[in-house]
Amino acid sequence: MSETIFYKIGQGEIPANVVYEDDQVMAFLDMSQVTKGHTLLIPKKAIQDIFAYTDDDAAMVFSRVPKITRAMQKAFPEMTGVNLLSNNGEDAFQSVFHSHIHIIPRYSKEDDGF
Ligand code: DGP
Repeated sequence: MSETIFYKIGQGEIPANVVYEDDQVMAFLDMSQVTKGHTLLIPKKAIQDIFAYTDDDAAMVFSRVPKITRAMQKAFPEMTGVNLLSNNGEDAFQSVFHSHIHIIPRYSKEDDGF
């Protein structure tokens, strides 16, 4: 489990475009950008998915979301909305088995941000 690519990114063993980091979580750009700024937020410790979260894990990860979305709005003033999404389990289309939240900035309908 701890050998997943996201665990290694969180440990600094594999490079990523890091947009936020503290001692418990890291946020970095998704390599498949759905819109400009599409970010993944991960806990640094190995947690497979939401089913394995304790209440403290949930607080640790989700409490960082508002700060990160506000920073995105600063970086992309044309951003008008955001999708928060987490795939958990193979049948829910999780492809990397280290918990992550997709933070997907949205722009006006005429503009996908690119
Ligand atoms: P999910 O289907 O929710 O497990 O999405 C995994 C996402 O992770 C997908 O949008 C592509 C992205 N991804 C996979 N491998 C890497 C990687 O090595 N680096 C980065 N930055 N993103 C990755």
